[in-house]
Amino acid sequence: MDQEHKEEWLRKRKELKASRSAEYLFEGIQNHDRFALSAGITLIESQLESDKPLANELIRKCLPFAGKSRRIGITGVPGVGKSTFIEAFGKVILEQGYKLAVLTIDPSSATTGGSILGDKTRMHTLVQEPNAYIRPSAAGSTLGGVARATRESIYLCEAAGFDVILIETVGVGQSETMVHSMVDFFLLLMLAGAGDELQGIKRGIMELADALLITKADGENVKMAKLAKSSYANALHLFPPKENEWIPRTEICSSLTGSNLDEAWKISDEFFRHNTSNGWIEKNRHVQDIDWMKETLNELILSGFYSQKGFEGSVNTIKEAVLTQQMSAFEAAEKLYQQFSR
Ligand SMILES: Nc1nc2c(ncn2[C@@H]2O[C@H](COP(=O)(O)OP(=O)(O)OP(=O)(O)O)[C@@H](O)[C@H]2O)c(=O)[nH]1
Ligand SMILES: [Mg+2]
Repeated sequence: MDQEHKEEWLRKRKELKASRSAEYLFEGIQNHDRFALSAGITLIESQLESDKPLANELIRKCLPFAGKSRRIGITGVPGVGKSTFIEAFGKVILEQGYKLAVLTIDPSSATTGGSILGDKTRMHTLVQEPNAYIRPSAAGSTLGGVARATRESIYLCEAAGFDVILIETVGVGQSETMVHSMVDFFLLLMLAGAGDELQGIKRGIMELADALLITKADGENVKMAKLAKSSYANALHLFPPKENEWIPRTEICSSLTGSNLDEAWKISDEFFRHNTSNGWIEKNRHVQDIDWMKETLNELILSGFYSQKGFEGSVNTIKEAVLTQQMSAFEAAEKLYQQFSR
């Protein structure tokens, strides 16, 4: 944004902010103003019921301008080198002339409120890059809530003109599957010399990977990394072929020396070329959207159903009938359903 533009926008922002409409945030986001982007994401993350209409309005405005980025998920066990990798890989991406946004999903923020991935400081050089934007994980009461905020943040980042979005999550539980369901390309970082059981990576997660990178392949580690590369490559071959016919790739790299990071980018580039031309990216995003819609609907229905007035009392009464063998468990469930589904 040039100076004149900036002053005009700042004036406008003041006015619009006072009117409490989503317009001022939207205008800022479209003008690549990262303060507006951050304020927008904060609004989306807000758990205040009163912020919801404004947040939804902002997302609606951004949606038509969203969708043009490469969405890349990155996961791996704690200490595998995710943050260091993103810092170094991020630079490779910026050198290609792309604008890069980094978002994180931290499963621990839902339980402890703390942020083990809130390491904006570790990405110290990336933070200073004008074409990079780094947003640590939202805190939330549930992992689902944190994931939703991240997913909606993607739209805002895209509307703000970021063309590569990295979404980082630590591979310890269900957060990887959540990230997988909001990205196009899923990158799994692995350590050499540790069996995958040892690394706590479930087979199911390996099956989701589009590329597997053995990290810390520097110094004495290179030999082991190469060995790991071939054994993982063999393991990946045993998985059923993917719908998009992409064959997952295995590579070694080092964030410390920068070795092979350009190769990692090339792999993702190939992936996006292959899957854009065959229409898979678009198709997959549609599937993801509808899945999120269905899942959210299911959650709403369930929570609405269970929070109906008198529900708990009725459950306790019917439980008693089941425990005293007056009614079968199945009939009990049917009775409750009939009583409350009107
Ligand atoms: N030798 C070497 N060490 C590395 C490399 N990348 C990361 N490390 C080191 O590995 C440790 C963990 O790196 P992080 O980037 O914090 O790992 P992480 O996966 O983000 O960890 P969590 O945020 O705890 O999940 C740090 O001490 C890094 O300096 C690498 O390419 N080579
Ligand atoms: Mg980290």
